Amino acid sequence: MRQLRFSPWIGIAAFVVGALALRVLSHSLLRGGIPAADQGFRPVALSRGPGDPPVFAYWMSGTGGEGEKILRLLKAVYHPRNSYLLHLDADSTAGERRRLALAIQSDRIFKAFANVEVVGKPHAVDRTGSSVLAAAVNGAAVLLKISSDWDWFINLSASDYPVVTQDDLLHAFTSLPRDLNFIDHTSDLGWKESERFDKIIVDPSLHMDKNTESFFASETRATPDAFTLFTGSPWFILSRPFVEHCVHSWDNFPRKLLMYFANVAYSMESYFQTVICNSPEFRNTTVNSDLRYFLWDDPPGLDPRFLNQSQYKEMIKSGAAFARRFMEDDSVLEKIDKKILRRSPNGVGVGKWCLGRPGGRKRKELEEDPCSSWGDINVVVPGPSGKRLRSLVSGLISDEKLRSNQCRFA
Ligand SMILES: *[C@@H]1O[C@H](CO)[C@@H](O)[C@H](O)[C@H]1NC(C)=O
Ligand SMILES: *[C@@H]1O[C@H](CO)[C@@H](O)[C@H](O)[C@H]1NC(C)=O
Ligand SMILES: CC(=O)N[C@H]1CO[C@H](CO)[C@@H](O)[C@@H]1O
Repeated sequence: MRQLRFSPWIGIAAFVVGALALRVLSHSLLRGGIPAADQGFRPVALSRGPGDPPVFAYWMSGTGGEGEKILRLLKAVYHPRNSYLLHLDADSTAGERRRLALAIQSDRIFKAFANVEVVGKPHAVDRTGSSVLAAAVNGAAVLLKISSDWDWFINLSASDYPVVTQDDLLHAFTSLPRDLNFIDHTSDLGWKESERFDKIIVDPSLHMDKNTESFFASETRATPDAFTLFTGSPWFILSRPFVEHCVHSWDNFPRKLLMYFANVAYSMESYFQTVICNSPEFRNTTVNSDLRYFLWDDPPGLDPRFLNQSQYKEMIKSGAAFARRFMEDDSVLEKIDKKILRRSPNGVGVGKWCLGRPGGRKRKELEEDPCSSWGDINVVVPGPSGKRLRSLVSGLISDEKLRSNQCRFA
């Protein structure tokens, strides 16, 4: 019998649900390429030794009208070590996507480090359905392909904002085992069992060009008994080995689950949780937290409350890495920019890699981006918010806390 040989790329291709041909608008010629004309550009090598900071891969999604919001978020979470993949979904116009790509192409820093990409052909998504999950899995697959350096995958939406600097985040993760997955999860399904898992949802965004609302079928189905369902927060920080497992493993479980979850409402709150907790080789890598700050109404609605100045203190004190939701240009974002990120207007979040002096007294100095000249990208120095994040993470992964919260089967 002839043996079929599969390359991993066939595996990926098969996985890209709906055969969404993805085109990435590349904005730069070479990774790390240095245009000779500009004297400011210097080669900087990414160092990946055991004591070096990790590398994050960001999947950042927005919808029509959110181009500016996502650009601001990108600047707030920017660090030359990381990789960024930006997506404006099918609700956005070609003009909006072009403007975003142009804004990135024309930025001197993004151009020099060549680590920001924009999805050229948008995905139609409905967050109630599974199309948003298909888009995120595809984002992860593309990030695996375009960068072999990253350690963790982070999912952000245009309504999120960091409450720590990238130096803080990189520092807090430097000493962690690289296989840990920060994923909020529980097998206590509560009302979700009948309202989400037993109902059958159909998501037309999987087969239509534009974002299209999902609908429920009149039939219901039994709760699975071949595996245990887990659910939780749709925001996570996933390890590279686990993302690889979901995207191109020989194990059929992640793929089979993806097909089951195609008809589960809000599958992004349960897919990765169910895969990881039913996979003995990954179960012990879970940390039951999403490291985010939210404020829920009582009783909680679908989305957390919009945050504003009145939550600033509590948000910072929480030690979380990110918070949501924010209105576009809310004044609290300016406060975060100024106090935490020390971003100049239009500049990127300041880190040790930036050689300029942030926040001079004179107005002119203030407007100059301290990151317009740079040094070593392998050194990070945390601020006070980094120390809070680190102590939050240390608490979460301390032995008793970690083990007792991992994938408990109800
Ligand atoms: C996971 O942890 C449990 C309990 O500590 C242990 O029995 C099991 O062998 C571990 N599994 C793996 C794959 O390390
Ligand atoms: C800020 O948030 C609080 C709590 O959610 C809310 O009561 C208040 O009205 C908000 N303030 C503004 C100015 O939006
Ligand atoms: C799995 C997943 O896609 N989770 C979230 C990632 O970000 C998108 C974009 O905003 C969210 O909608 C998803 O819920």
